[in-house]
Amino acid sequence: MKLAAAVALFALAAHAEVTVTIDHNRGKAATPAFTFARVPSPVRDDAATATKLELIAGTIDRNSAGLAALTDGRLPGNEDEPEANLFFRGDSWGGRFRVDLGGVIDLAAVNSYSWHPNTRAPQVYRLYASDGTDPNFNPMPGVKIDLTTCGWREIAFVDTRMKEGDEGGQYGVHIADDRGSLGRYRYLIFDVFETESDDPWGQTFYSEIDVVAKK
Ligand SMILES: [Ca+2]
Repeated sequence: MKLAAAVALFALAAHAEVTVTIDHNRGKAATPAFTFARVPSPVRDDAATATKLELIAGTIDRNSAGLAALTDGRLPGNEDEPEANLFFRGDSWGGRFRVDLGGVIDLAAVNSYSWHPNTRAPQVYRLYASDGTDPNFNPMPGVKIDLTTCGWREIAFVDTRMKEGDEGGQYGVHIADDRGSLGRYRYLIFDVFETESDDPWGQTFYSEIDVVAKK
């Protein structure tokens, strides 16, 4: 199908086994059902549903639904629905937030979803994880701290931007590991970056994040 372009990228993070799968729905392929060629559609009962999200750095745009939009299981009904997405303030670098899963789980996958007609559609972020047991563990590290020195591990760098073509539409990202587990973790940190700085409108509209526990 022409409308559903799909690209697979492999993360060059600490773990060579970590795979980042990116799907991009353009035009009519982008629907409120968030159906992708390979990336699973969002689910309501994932491990992130009952989690606690906390902002560590950055400013959430006042027109955004805030962090709650990421785990409420609700999806936007159209491509430009600010009140159904998390996005950071325009003209800023982005932001950092933490997900507390409430206890250590065997993490099978992390999926993220976004939808916007143009430059606020692609996703650019670093994902870190921690079990919280390192003696140097810093539960709320600021952006000037090297996370790998305080109990955090970089899981993946996600960048769905394309070299050419229309970047608007819907993106689904699936972060997983060939062995079936990304590791045992309690906390996740998302370092979210603007997709471009040519104008103030480079803050991605994140619709949902799913955290999948290994069965
Ligand atoms: Ca949502």
